Amino acid sequence: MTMAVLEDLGQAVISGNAPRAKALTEQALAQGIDAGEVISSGLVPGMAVVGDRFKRNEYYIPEVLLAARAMKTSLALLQPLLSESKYEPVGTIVVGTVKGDLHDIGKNLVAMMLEGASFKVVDLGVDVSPERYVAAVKEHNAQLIGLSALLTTTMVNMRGTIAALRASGIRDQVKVIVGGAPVTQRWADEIGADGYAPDAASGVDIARELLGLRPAEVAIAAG
Ligand code: B1M
Repeated sequence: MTMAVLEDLGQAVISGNAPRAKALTEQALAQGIDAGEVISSGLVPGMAVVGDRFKRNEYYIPEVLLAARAMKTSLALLQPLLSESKYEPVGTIVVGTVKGDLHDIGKNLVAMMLEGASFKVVDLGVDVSPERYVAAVKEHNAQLIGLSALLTTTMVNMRGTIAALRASGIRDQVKVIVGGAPVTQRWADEIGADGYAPDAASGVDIARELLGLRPAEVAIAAG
């Protein structure tokens, strides 16, 4: 019964029905389903179907935009639950989608989860130039930087961003985490990033690891 509402939510994303996605998200939360579960078992599988149909030319940009809107409507309801944190920040991370890339759903999810795990998140949005990342790291004195890319044509800008950090003399002060559908551990190694995360939850684990924090502390509930 619990899963039925999440399956319906996935369908609402697939059909790009934002009002239905909103209603089903409210319903799932009312049934006591955890916000993370709503994302991983409802929204993400739905968006995976959309991506697959897009690849096979069964869906075009308008359908994908509607699906993205439905997913964002649901995420807006889940955000306060994921970002709730009663702790002092464990560290500051600057996040953004790299230059030339406008995909922000995955990056937003990573940002929400990091906030929920007590990080101060400075979100620069999409299409972020290497210079803007560098400026933000300096301004906020960040220990971490998170780069997201969804296109094979833009992931190269991760390399450019790391080069810009190096050129401005702050590469050693900041750990770089990369992620996004086309990004792999191998790519992360090749461009000299410090960490790679295949999904938002492991993004939090890597961020903590790079700051020398124990993973177990993530699980401590606010009290
Ligand atoms: Co685009 N698009 N898109 N698109 N789009 C992809 C990425 C694509 C794989 C679709 C396909 O062909 N199957 C394809 C890329 C092909 C390639 O590069 N090899 C593609 C294309 C081609 C394009 C355009 C070029 C299409 C065109 O115009 N002809 C265009 C490019 C625009 C641009 O950026 N300059 C374009 C546009 C769009 C929309 C605007 C319509 C829309 C984006 C809306 C938005 O984001 N506001 C869109 C969407 C929605 C998609 C798909 C269908 C879904 C992406 C998504 O939101 N997934 C996508 C297909 C796919 O990925 N299978 C596709 C859900 C999200 C939760 O997952 O973003 O992977 P994801 O994030 C995950 C992990 O990757 C990871 O954690 C997240 C949560 O677990 N992660 C990180 C992400 N960032 C991380 C950072 C981290 C750590 C983990 O640390 C910092």
